[in-house]
Amino acid sequence: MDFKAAESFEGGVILKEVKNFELNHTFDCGQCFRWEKQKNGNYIGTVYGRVIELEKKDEDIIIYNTNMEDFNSLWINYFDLNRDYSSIKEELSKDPLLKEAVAYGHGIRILQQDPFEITLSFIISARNSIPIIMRTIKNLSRTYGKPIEYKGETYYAFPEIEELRGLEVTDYEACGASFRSKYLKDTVEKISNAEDIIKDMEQEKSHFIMDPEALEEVLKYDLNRIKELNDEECHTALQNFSGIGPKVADCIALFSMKKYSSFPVDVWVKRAMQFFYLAPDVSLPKIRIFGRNKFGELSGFAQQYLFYYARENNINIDDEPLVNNLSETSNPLEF
Ligand code: 8HG
Repeated sequence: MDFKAAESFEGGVILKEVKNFELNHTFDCGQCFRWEKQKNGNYIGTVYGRVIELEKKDEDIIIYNTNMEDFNSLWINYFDLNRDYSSIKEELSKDPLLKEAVAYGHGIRILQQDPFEITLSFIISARNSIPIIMRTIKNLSRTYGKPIEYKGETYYAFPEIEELRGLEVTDYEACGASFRSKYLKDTVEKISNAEDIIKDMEQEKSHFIMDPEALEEVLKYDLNRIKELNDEECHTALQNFSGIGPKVADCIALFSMKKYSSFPVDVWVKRAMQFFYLAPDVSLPKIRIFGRNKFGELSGFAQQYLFYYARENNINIDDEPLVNNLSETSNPLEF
């Protein structure tokens, strides 16, 4: 557990003696798109249909606009507060190269986000930049999500699936999703259909009239079921949706399904791996395999420190590599 105690006060909850949690590291490391930094350094986020504000004060973190009930039922898991990040960092820092990235992003925590929101968000992320991903998600939320008032401003929850059902490709395009719009429409339909059948099954209706193969074809898009699969099966199952390839599947699995052996390789992680491990210019899938073999169950965490380090420092593979003596690196890429 990475905090000592939680106490409620009028308007919020204060976490005492929090370890391994820097607001900018966690909210700006690429895993989430709905947190905005304020002029005073606080962050305001729209999460699970609520708006909360976080302030870091010395060792404590104050969560405004919430209560103890939500803290216990939502935020403790969302912020992954029961996990001891010191031991993860210690383990990863045994690698002299990763140590540098871990020290840089020492306050990163992997948020446990909502699978539906993260699935759509990372479909939007494909071949996109983070500011545009954020803007598209904001447009989608403003148009279809529920308004939430906070401090005289209106925020918008990420839309529920019912609010997106029936939308046309052009509706997503109007929010800025461009070529990904057809994937969003298709994904919303597939998830809704799975949910419908499950509801019917609970009421003992339609599964009697469906043959098992047709039933399986619909149910394979049930996000709850996908989340329960093991890491490999989950990664494969997510790619049944159109618009989801290995990289996007890894992000969804890591950021909303607790699959910590995921190793999403985008251009930043690729550059970081090349920079740190002097990798030859190999393909993304090969870097993924290398990363997973090297970091195992901690791959997702390692990836996040690397992504943050690479992006914040704008590292380029033409930069001087950190280590240029191959014999000193534990495991240079070999293919
Ligand atoms: O956290 C992330 N990890 C990786 N590997 N890729 C990410 C993360 N977040 C994020 O937006 N991306 C992708 O990187 C989306 C987009 O393709 C690019 C933006 O720099």
